[in-house]
This record gives sequence, structure tokens and C-alpha cells, in this order.
Amino acid sequence: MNKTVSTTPYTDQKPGTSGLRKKVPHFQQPNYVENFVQAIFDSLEGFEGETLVVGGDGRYYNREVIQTVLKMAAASGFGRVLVGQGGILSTPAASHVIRKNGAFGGIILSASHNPGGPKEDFGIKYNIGNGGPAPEKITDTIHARTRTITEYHIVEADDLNLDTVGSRQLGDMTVEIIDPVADYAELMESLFDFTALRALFAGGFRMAFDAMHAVTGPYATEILENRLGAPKGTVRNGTPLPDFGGHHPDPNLVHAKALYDEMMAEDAPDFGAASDGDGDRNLIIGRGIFITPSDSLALLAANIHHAPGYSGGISGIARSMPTSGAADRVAAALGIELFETPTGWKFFGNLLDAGRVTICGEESAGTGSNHVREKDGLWAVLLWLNILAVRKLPAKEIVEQHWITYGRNYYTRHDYEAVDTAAANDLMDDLRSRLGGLPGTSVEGLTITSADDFAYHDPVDGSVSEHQGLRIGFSDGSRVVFRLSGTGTSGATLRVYLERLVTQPSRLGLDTQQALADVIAAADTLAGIRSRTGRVAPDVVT
Ligand code: VG1
Ligand code: CO
Repeated sequence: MNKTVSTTPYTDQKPGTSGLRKKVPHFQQPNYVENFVQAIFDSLEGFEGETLVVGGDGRYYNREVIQTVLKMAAASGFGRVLVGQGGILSTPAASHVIRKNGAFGGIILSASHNPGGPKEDFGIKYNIGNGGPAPEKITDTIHARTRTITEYHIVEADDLNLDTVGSRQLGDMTVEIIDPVADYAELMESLFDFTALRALFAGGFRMAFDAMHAVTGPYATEILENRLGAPKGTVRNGTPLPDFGGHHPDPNLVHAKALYDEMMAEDAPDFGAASDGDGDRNLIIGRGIFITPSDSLALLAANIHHAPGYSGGISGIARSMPTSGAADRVAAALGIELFETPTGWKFFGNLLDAGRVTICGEESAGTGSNHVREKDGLWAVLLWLNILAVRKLPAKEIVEQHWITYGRNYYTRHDYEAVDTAAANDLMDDLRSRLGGLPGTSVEGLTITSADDFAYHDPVDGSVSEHQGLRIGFSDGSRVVFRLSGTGTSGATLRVYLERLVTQPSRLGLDTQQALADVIAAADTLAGIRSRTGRVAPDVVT
């Protein structure tokens, strides 16, 4: 039975960098989920009888929201919904399922690397038919709709069993519960040389994969241990938990510190990796070396032809603006286009669809290719393994050779979390107002040569996205970027991205924070970080 329920708008349902993210109790307010889901459906046209894909990272509240989405999709006229068994679909797997099935779109329930649990974070994101995050045009429409919504539609029915694979009926709509791993594993097998990877593990190659009790566990266990023969125990923390075991499922040097320590030890495994809450990010650590995501993007681009799925080479590379320029040097050497986009995967979709780029990456540990329209953690890990299997060198040596060829972009990001929102906005507004006068002046011994508020002109659809980060360039090629996070759920998070290119062979092995000490000091002087936020040091350094 279809039912129409009256509702009143919430004023805070603006999607951020990657969907709507709030604390669980916030989502539990009356009609909060229903309003947002109805606003999504109201913003779309022509989905009558079409297929929707639904899944999430298994965090607290995932199952409840899936039931609501299913009942609302049935009332709104979708013909079929594909749901991952147990409500589970990693973000890249959801992207693939949308594409493979020619679905109209998908709803992904995740707050990614943010913690989960009854008082922690939840999120809802809409992806379009190409499998990628909805572009700003659509998220803006959804937001506008949340401000005027007066009713939503839902069928009255019992909750569906999500735990057994198979078809069920919900009103006039079919719900198919699908194996969340099978299609994705098959896709990986079509891109990488699984025979060479099996031989690698059979030869005693040792790997540690930390799934952080998040969604990648079942995918990594199936692919690495079952299909590639890596020893049992290669995948740690492989069971998705609603609260991720009480940790942040954020694969960085702070939250995956145990893995880092293990990889720096004498008897470290050959290769270490981790993935985030929804499986789209990757952390790569070779024995004795952490590989920054910016370097990883450049290295993968330079070596991707070793994987069978990319043996024809790549058309172009895209990176988010705050990501280091390491990939630019590879693109220049290959004679291919390099695109600089705003933060967030939604900006890569047009370039991938148009065939302008094959590989994309972000400094926040996201890398992906045209195989789906999301970043893909396990894909990056498998590509690394494929390269190691072919080149037969330790990861550390491959990285050091790369620096000798291309130079090293020393890179770090300093995050100031849960800063007072007004103070963070003031810091950005004040710096923005002074940008015009900065070029030609000096700070901490560095001469400023450029300063702007990054605006992106999409070369495919001509859309313009403004205010995507303040960037300041120095005469020696080093750079600092300031941005406020669009995924946080408490206060503001100030992200300061710092970078310097070094090409002298004798200076390639420095400590990153030391190599960037003057750029870090310049950032503080320019923006008054300490004085305005009251913080003496960043909360997270990656
Ligand atoms: C962060 C990262 C960004 C990434 C986004 C979503 O956004 O910086 O690079 O695309 O998270 O990733 P922000 O606005 O907080 O800087 V995920 O893995 O949360 O889907
Ligand atoms: Co993620």
C-alpha cells in the first residue's frame, strides 16, 4: 500500500564533498532520512520502471536506512532495486554494479573514513547512471528540494530479509539481493594478471592488509586469500563491524599506525596496505617506506602499462588540486594531458566519460581509473601488486628510482579538526581578501609568485565551480593550499596542504616535515593558523 506522508523541511541537508554526512542521532530525527531520500527522487526524471542500486559500508544505521530507501523506491516507481547481501556494497563495487546492470543510479550509505556507531557518523550519497557521484548540478537540485519538501511517498510493508541472495517483491517493485563481492572480483580479474599474482604469493611474498573492520574485508579476503592464494591472515580486521571496532576506518599514518609500525620493523612483510570505511581509499606502505598518495598516483600512472587491463597505455591523468604535482611530471614525460580538479571524486566523472583521462587520484588516499566511476582502494592495491610482480623489485626501490627520474614532491597535509566554525571561516575569508596583494611579497624567506582562489572550469560540460581552495605558490616551486573540509560533522576542519619539488639527487632522502619546514612556517604566518584557531599543532599530519 502506497502512503503519502506530510513533512516539513530541514534546513541543513546540503550535500558536502561526498554526500550528506551527519551524526546518527541527527539522521534519527523524524523524517530526516525520508526527506533527503525523497528530495533525491524528486530531483531525478525518468526512472519509472528502472533499476536502482542500494548498499552501504555496514556501519551503524545502514540496515534501517536501507529498509526505508527500499520502501520509498517502491512507492516512487522504480522497477527493480539491487541490494548487496546484508546491505553491504563497497563504494567502488556499487559503482561497478550500477554500470554493469545499466542501472538508473544508486544510493550509497556511508560516511567513509568517519567513525561509526550510535553516536557517530552516517551518510547518504546519490550516484548517477555512469556509476559516479552525482555532479554539483544534481546535488544543488537535491539541496534546493530539501528546502521546499512537503511530503514523501513510502509503501507500507514489513522489512525485507536482506541476508539471503535472491529475488523478493515489494509492492510493484522487485528487490534482488546480490552477492556484493562476485561482480567486483570478476572485474579485478579482468584488469590484472592474476596468474602472475598467484605466482608472487606462491613464491613467499608476504603482505599485510588492514581492512580496519570496514567494508573491504570480504572483498580483500575473497581476492587476496581465496583467489590469489595469499596466506590466511594476510587480511586483518576483515569482518565489517557497525562501529569499526571503535576505531576510525581512516587508512592514514595515525589510524593505521599498527600497520605502519609493522612495515617499518626489521622483519616487515614485503607490502602493507589498508582501506577505509567504504573501500574507496587506499594506504600503501612498502617495507621501510610509506608511499604518499600523491606519489602513489604518479607511480601507478608511470607503471600502469604493466597491468594487462592497461597495456595500451593511458589517455590522461587527473588529480585534485591539492594533490601534489608528482603526477604532472609523469604526464609531461608521457606527453599526455593532466587535469587539475576540485577535491571530490564527482569532478572526475566527465573526464573519464569523455575518455580524456584513464587514471585519477587525490592526496587523501584515493586512486582509481576508468574501470568504475569512484576511487577504488583494492584496485590500487592490486595494481601495486601487479607492478611488483612484473618489476620484481621491492616497492622502496621502485619509489626511489621514480624520484631519481622525476624528482621528489615532498608533501604533507596538516589537519586542524573540530575548529570553531566562525574562526575557520574568518581565517579563510581574511586570507582570501589579501590574495591579490601577495604576489611579489616574501614570507619566511620564500617569495610568493602566485595566489588565487581556485575555480574549476569543467572542459567537458563547461560548468564552473568556484571557491575550491586558496593556493599560494612560491618562486622555488613550493606551494601551500588552504581548504575547509566538506565531509566533517563537528565544527570545521582546516586542511593545509604543503608541497615542495626537489630534484637534486643528494636531497631526495630528507624527512618530509624538515624538507617542508619553511613552507609550514610560511603557511602559519600567512593565515595566522595558531592565533586564529588557538591550536599550536595540527591534529592529524599525513
Ligand atoms: C575528503 C578528502 C577528499 C575526498 C573526500 C571523500 O574531503 O579530502 O579528497 O574525496 O573526503 O572521500 P574533505 O572535503 O573532507 O576534504 V571518502 O573516502 O570520504 O568518500
Ligand atoms: Co571512502
